[in-house]
Amino acid sequence: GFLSRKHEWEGHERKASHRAWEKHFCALTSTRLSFAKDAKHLKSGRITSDDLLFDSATQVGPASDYRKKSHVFRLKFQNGNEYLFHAK
Ligand code: I3P
Repeated sequence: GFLSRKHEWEGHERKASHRAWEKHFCALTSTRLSFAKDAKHLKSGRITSDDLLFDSATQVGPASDYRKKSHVFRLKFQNGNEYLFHAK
């Protein structure tokens, strides 16, 4: 389904340079999260950004410290990358 995504950190102690909220059609397949404009684009492989791959070190949880929107969760990767996701 559709989620808005914000890139917060692109490395340990390195803030992401592109920080705007962007709407993506997201698909979770096992440990892979893929992004496209819509379901049709995703099906034909027209992705809007690189897939995110989870492993056992990937952390996910409610972003209760982010107060500008409700229903926001955060994905935190071992390499320092962090993303916020906002669901309607
Ligand atoms: C960002 C955009 C984001 C904002 C971010 C800005 O600017 O306004 O919505 O995050 O603030 O840098 P731009 O569109 O020019 O990339 P919030 O919505 O969370 O405030 P930030 O740098 O303080 O994260």
